[in-house]
Amino acid sequence: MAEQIQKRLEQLCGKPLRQAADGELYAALLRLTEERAGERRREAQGRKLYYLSAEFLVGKLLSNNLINLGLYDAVRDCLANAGKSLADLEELEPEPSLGNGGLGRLAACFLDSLAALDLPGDGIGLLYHCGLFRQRLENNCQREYPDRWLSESCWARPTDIAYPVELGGRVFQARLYRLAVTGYEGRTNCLDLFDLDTVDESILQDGISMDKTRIDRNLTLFLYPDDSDRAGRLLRLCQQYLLASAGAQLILAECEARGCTLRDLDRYAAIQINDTHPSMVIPELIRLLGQRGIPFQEAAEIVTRTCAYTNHTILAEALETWPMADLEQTAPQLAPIIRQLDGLARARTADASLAVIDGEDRVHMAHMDIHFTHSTNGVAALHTEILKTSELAGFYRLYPQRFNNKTNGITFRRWLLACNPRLAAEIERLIGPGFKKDAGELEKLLPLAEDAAALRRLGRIKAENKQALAEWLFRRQGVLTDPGAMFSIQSKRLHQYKRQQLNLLFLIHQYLELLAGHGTPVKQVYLFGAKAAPAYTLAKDIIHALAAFARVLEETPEARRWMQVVFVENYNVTAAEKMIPACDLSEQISLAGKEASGTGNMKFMLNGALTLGTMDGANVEIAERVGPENIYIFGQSAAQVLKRYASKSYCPREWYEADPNIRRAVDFLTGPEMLRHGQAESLFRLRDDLTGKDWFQTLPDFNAYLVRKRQAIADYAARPLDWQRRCLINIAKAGFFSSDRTIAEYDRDIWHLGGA
Ligand code: 26V
Repeated sequence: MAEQIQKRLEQLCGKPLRQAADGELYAALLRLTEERAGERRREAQGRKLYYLSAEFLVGKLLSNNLINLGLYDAVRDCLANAGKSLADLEELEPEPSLGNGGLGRLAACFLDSLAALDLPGDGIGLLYHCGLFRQRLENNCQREYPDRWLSESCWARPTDIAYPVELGGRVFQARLYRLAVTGYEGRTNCLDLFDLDTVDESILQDGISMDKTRIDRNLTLFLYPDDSDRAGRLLRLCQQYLLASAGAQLILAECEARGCTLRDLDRYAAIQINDTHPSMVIPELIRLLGQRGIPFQEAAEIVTRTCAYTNHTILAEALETWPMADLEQTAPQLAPIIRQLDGLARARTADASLAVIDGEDRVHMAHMDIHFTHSTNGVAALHTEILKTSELAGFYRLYPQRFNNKTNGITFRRWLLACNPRLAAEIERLIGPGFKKDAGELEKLLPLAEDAAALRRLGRIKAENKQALAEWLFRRQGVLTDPGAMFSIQSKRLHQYKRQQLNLLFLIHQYLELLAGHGTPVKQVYLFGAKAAPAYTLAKDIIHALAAFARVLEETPEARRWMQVVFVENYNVTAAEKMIPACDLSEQISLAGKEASGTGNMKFMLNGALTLGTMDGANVEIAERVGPENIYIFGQSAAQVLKRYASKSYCPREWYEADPNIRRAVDFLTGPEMLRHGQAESLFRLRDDLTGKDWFQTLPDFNAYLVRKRQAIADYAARPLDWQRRCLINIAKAGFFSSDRTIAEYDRDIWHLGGA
C-alpha cells in the first residue's frame, strides 16, 4: 500500500510519504481511490437505471470509498506507520452539501446500494457550487453563509461531454461532471452532475444573497435558491429544466450508443423521478423523441413505460405546482407538450381535480408524473396507504396497479461500519461478518439479549461514543457536555410538522419542575441539529427559542446539574455521523400522518438507540418489528389527526387554557428569562402561533409526550442493563431498514435492471 500511495504522491508533488502535507496526501489518496474505482466500472447490459434527483446528499467520500473498495484498513495502517492519521485527512475533506435532508440522503444511500448489489444505475443531478447554506448561530439566530466545497482535489471531475439547454430562448451549455460511486464489494457506477461553465461565484453578495436574474452566472450556485419572490422561483424552475433537459439528452445519448432505436427505450433505460423536481424530464423526453421523428402519442407511451415516480410528501404545501406563465418564460418549448399531456389526461378521466393543468393554469407536477409514468410509490407503508386512501385517492381509483410501497432504507456501510466502528467490530465478533452483506443476519444478535456481559459491552461502546461526541463538540463549537448523561437527540430539518417545538415545551416543563424541587433521576443532554429554510420565519423562531433556552439553562445552576441543551450548528452528514452513534433516545415526534417516512429514525435504531416517537412514517414499521416494549410510542394516530382536521374543531387556545402545564410552558417562551437571551418579536410570534394556530397539533400531544418521555428517562436510570437489552433488540431488528432491501424491491417490482 505504501508503494501505491507513494507513486501518486510522486506524480502530484514529488514528496515522500513522511514529508507530504495532509492536503497532498489527501489528493494522492483521492487519485488512488479513483483509479481503483475505475477498475470496477462495467458497461451496462440490458436495462440501466437513471436516478434523477435535484439532491444527492453524499457526505464525505474518502473513507466511504476506501471501505467500499476494501482498502480502508490497509491505508489507515500504512498512514499510521508513517506518523500520519487517516482521521486527520477525513477532517480536511469538505462535505458537499448537495441536499436538504432525507430526500437527498436517500438518493445517496440508493446509489451506494445499487453499486453494492452490482446493479447498473447512475444518479443524475446538478453540481451546486455552494449547495445548501452553511449555518451559524449569531445571537441565538440562524445566519446563512455560502458553503463552498468545490476545489482542485474534489471528487467531481469535469468531462468533455456537454449538452445545449435552451432557457428562456437562450442556449446554455450544460457540462457533465462525474463522481465515482463505489459499491461495497460491488461495481462502480456514476453520479453525473451538470453545471454551466459560465457560473461565477464572485456574484455572491452579502451572505447568500445575489442577483437572481443573472442565470448565466448564478444558475447552479445554490440548492433551492430562496423562492420567496418571482425571480427566485424562475431561477428554481430554470434549475429544474437544466436537470431535466441535460439528463434526458445524456440518457438518450447513452442508450443510442448501446444500440437503442428509441422506440425500445424502456429496454435500455429505467428512469426514476425522485419527487417532482425532475418531472420536466417527461415532456422533455417527449420533445426530444419528437425531434427524432416519433409522434407525440407514441412518445408519451414510450416515456410512460420508461419512467417511474416516487412521492416523498403528503404535505399539500410541498406538492409543487408551477404557473404555466412561468413555464412559458423558462422553457417555452415544453408548453405545447404539457398542454397536450393535459389533453390526454383529461380524456382518461372526467375528474377535473386529476388534471395536469388546473383551472388557474397551474401545472401540477405530481399529476403529470402519475399519469405519464408506470409506477407511483410512497416511501413507507403508512405513507403509501395515506396516498391511496386520501391524498391521491382519485389517482388510485384510476390506476390501482400503478401504486406501490417501497419503505425507505439506509446504507449500513456508512451508517454502521463507517460511523460506528466500535459497534461494528463488536457485532462482527459476536455474529461474524455476514451482516455486512446481508443485513438480515443482525437477527443473530437476538439470543445475546440474555447475555449480561454482551449487554455491558454494548453500554461501554455507547459510553465511548458519547465521549468521542463530547470531544468533537468541544473542538467544533467549544461546548462542554457530560458524557455520563443520557443523550437525547432530535436532528433533522426544522419544520413545524416535525415538532421540535414539542420537544422544547417538554424541556421548559422539566426545567420549571426542577426549579420547583421535583427532581429527575438522571442527567440528560438534549442535542438538536436542524437547518431552517432561509425564508421560513417560524422555523427560524423555533431555532431561536431553542438556542435562547439553552442559554437560560446555562445560567441556572439548579437546572444545569440535571439537563443541558446543545444546538449543534450546521447539522450535516458529517455531524450526523458523530451524533447518531452516541444517542440513547431518538426523538421522532412528527405529527402522525405528516412524516412520509423518516430515515434518521432507522439510523438511530441501527446504532442502538431507543425511539421515542409517534405512529408516523417508518416509525410504524420500526414499532411493528421491535414490539411495543422496545420503543416509546405516544400521541394521536394519523386517523385521529385527520379527524381533528376534518372536524375543523381544533382550537389550541382551549388546550392552553385548560391545561396549567401547557400554559406555564407556553408562557415561559415570552417570560423574562427567555427575553434576556431572545428577541421579543420572534418569541412572541412563536407563542402566538402555538396558542392561535398550532397547525401541527403540538398541544394535544403534549401530555402523552410528557408521560412517555418521563417513562423513558426513568427506565434508563433505573434499569441500565435492561435498556441495553432493548437497544440490542433494536439493532437486531434493523436489518429490514437496509437500503439494499429497498433497492432489491425497486428492482424486483419497478426497474428489472440488467438482463439482455
Ligand atoms: C418540502 C417542503 C417545501 C416547502 C414547504 C414545506 C415543505 C415540507 C416538506 C417538504 C418535503 C419535500 C420532500 C421531502 O424531502 N421528503 C422527505 O423524504 C424523505 C425520503 O423519502 C422522507 O424520509 C421524509 O419523511 C420526507 O419528508
